[in-house]
Amino acid sequence: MRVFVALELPQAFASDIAALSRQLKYAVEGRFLAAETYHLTLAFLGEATEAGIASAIEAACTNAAAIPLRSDGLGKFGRASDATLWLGIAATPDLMRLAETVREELGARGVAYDGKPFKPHITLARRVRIPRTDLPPLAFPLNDEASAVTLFKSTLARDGATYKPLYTARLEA
Ligand code: 2AM
Repeated sequence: MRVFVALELPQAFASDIAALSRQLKYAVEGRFLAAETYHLTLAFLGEATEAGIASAIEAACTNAAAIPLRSDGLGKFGRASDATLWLGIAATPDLMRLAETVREELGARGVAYDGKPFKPHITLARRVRIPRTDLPPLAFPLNDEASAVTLFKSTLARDGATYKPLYTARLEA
């Protein structure tokens, strides 16, 4: 089972991002993701059994407050001809601490995760050809807060992955 732990996004925030994404479609060629699939990955586990993961999430979220989310410009991973386009989210102390705690609690239970440094982002499109011009600045900031940390199962398919929530812990409002 291919799984990852992510912050769920409030619907209004996801809708705002989808509106931004629709604008970008005019300038950027790629496979844009549906708003329902937007999330902010805290830890990518890859193939894993469920043992210990829910309790790690629970431990990381107990007494943790909702996480403010603030957009921080567009960015990309990968090559110009085959990139991932994302919306950056400001690396605030609260957000960085939550990702670190989730990873520590997973590690403490012997659950392995991808140890690449945490770069908060929400993927907007894959298989993107980045135009020669710079990515446009955001016209206005997007702000909200996240109050759910969820273990998702990812199923890969030809037309993109689908994500199924398996376990959710709430953060305090
Ligand atoms: P991405 O959006 O930047 O591609 C499910 O695959 C989620 O886990 C995606 O949000 C993906 O990030 C993230 N992820 C982090 N590390 C990953 C890895 N090594 N392989 C696949 N997905 C990874």
